[in-house]
Amino acid sequence: MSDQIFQAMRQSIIDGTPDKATELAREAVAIGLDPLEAVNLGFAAGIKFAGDQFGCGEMFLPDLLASAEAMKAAIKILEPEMLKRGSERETLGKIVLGTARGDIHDIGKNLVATILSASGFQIFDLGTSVTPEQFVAKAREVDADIVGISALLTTTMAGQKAVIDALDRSGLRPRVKAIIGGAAVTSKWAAEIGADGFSRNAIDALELARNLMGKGPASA
Ligand code: B1M
Repeated sequence: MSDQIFQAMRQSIIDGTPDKATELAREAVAIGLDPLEAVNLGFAAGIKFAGDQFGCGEMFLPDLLASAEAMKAAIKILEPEMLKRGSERETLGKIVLGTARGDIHDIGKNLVATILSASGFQIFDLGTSVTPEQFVAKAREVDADIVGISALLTTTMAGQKAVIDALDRSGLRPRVKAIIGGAAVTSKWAAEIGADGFSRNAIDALELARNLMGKGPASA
């Protein structure tokens, strides 16, 4: 049963059908499926496939946009469920989050925000194409513990470095930690730009943030 629904979820994203994706997300909630599993094993597998097809010229931009819309529709249904599951937890710290300047990809960043929020962090999401000055100003305003910068394009990864440099210049670091992530980001890049950490996915981002706040691993 689960395999079938995961396969249907994946296909709804590849086909770029928000209505179908919404229907399947609602079904997942109704049958009590773990919302994160629905994302990871179902919908995200579809967007990854669509991205690979786009990368090798087998899919065009309008189709990729439709896939992204379907992905967002599914997450919109699953998000309250993820938050509900984490609502009883303690407050762990304040995180300012955004996508680097010039980059409008936000599906992964939103997922990171949802997981961190559901696990007890207070999230200040600045959205997409955020400048270093905006990151610094928000971190100062809310007295952030962590600033998280997402970047999906190799060209916008430089924006992650620009934010870290700006945090250094502002004097907020080293007290405020800087973490990065996104499909093309590697540990080598994180070390090169002096980030306090990087993670490959939303779950690892949670472990990373907990570690930086001096908390142990999350209990499931
Ligand atoms: Co774009 N795109 N895209 N795209 N897109 C990629 C990134 C690409 C790899 C596709 C490809 O060619 N195969 C390629 C980048 C190539 C490169 O630079 N290396 C690409 C390109 C080229 C482009 C455009 C330039 C295309 C064009 O216009 N010609 C354009 C750029 C626009 C811009 O930003 N200025 C563009 C546009 C778009 C859409 C608008 C169509 C849409 C985005 C919709 C949206 O986000 N609102 C889109 C999409 C959907 C993708 C792919 C297919 C999927 C991204 C995604 O949502 N993945 C992507 C291919 C791919 O990644 N395989 C691609 C699902 C998501 C759950 O995963 O985002 O990786 P991800 O997030 C993960 C982890 O990375 C990590 O945790 C998340 C959850 O587990 N993570 C963090 C992310 N941020 C983190 C931050 C952290 C920690 C972990 O701490 C702070």
